[in-house]
Amino acid sequence: MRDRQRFLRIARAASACLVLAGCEGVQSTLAPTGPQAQHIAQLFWVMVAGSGAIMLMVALLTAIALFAPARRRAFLAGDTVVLAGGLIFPVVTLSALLVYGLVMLGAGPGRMAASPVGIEVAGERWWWRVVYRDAGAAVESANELRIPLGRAVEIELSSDNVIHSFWAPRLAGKLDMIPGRKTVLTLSAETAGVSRGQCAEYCGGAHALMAFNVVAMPPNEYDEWRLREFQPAQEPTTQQTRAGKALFLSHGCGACHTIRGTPAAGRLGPDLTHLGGRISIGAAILATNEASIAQWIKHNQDIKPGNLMPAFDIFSESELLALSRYLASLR
Ligand code: HEC
Ligand SMILES: [Cu+2]
Repeated sequence: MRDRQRFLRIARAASACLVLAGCEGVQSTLAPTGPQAQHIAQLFWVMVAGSGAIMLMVALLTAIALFAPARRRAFLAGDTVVLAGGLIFPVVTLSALLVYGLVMLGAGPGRMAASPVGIEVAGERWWWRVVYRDAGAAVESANELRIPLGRAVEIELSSDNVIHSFWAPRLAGKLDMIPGRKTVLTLSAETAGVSRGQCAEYCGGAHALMAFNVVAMPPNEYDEWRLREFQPAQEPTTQQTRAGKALFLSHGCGACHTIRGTPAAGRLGPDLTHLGGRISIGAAILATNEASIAQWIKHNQDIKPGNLMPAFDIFSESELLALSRYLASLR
């Protein structure tokens, strides 16, 4: 008996922890950082309250039908109870929730201020190509969207391979990226910081490891970042990083990767021009630093099985260090 009680207590505490853990963190619909996600969170809670109330009432009536004395139970069979409880109440409640849901959906994207910030995101296998445009110039980044606080951001979503789905739960609902079509998601952030997103449509091999970060920045920091982002890559300043650059160019990395300002102009993999300035590599799998870049080059097929970069186990320790130090220095 004591054991059973203890088990129940632990089970209850554990499930409460699980439920609460889902409400916090960098990727939770229930921790919104902008108006679009706030609508979704509000819709969720209203639906929970509404369906919770219905559920309670049904449970209560069932309990009465099963356990109440016959005298009390009799009223359940009356015409009024059947009509009011079985027909009118559900029709009214469900219609109200439906109308509320439709109004909330309409309140989401599409009603934002004029002159939104535009970003293009293309779903790749299995990472995100992010394009910023400015007066004819376009620069690429990967797996990281930088947005200014308080401005409407229009994200144009596309894919040239399979269907992906762009989902940053703290900012907006999910939207599919469909080959041959462009879809537009509008969102905005009200608090500065990093939130996480994830591909929400199974797209093959490394789908589960296809995440990204959205960094919401105060406008002045955003402007500074943007100026830097449009610059070509920094030239290496030490002998070691110069050696790293030479290794990059001589070992075929440039067939798949672009580093603007160098002959490397491949497009199969992420643009590495400002790799060192990004939070993560491998689509939000590893934090960006010298060590993780070295690991990625040598062991990426263990870190992210099936991804489209071959693992390079051809460098000596010192070569790998030079190469990853060079890439980490590209801020
Ligand atoms: C056949 C094409 C190909 C070649 C060759 C290639 N890569 Fe990659 N690389 C990719 C792809 C594709 C990704 C994205 C993998 C993912 O996240 O799914 C990638 C990712 C990376 C990343 C992480 C970038 C990020 O922002 O997530 C680094 C760093 C990198 N490669 C370095 C190199 C280096 C150094 C070489 C040469 C030794 C090289 N790559 C050669 C295709 C290639
Ligand atoms: Cu996917």
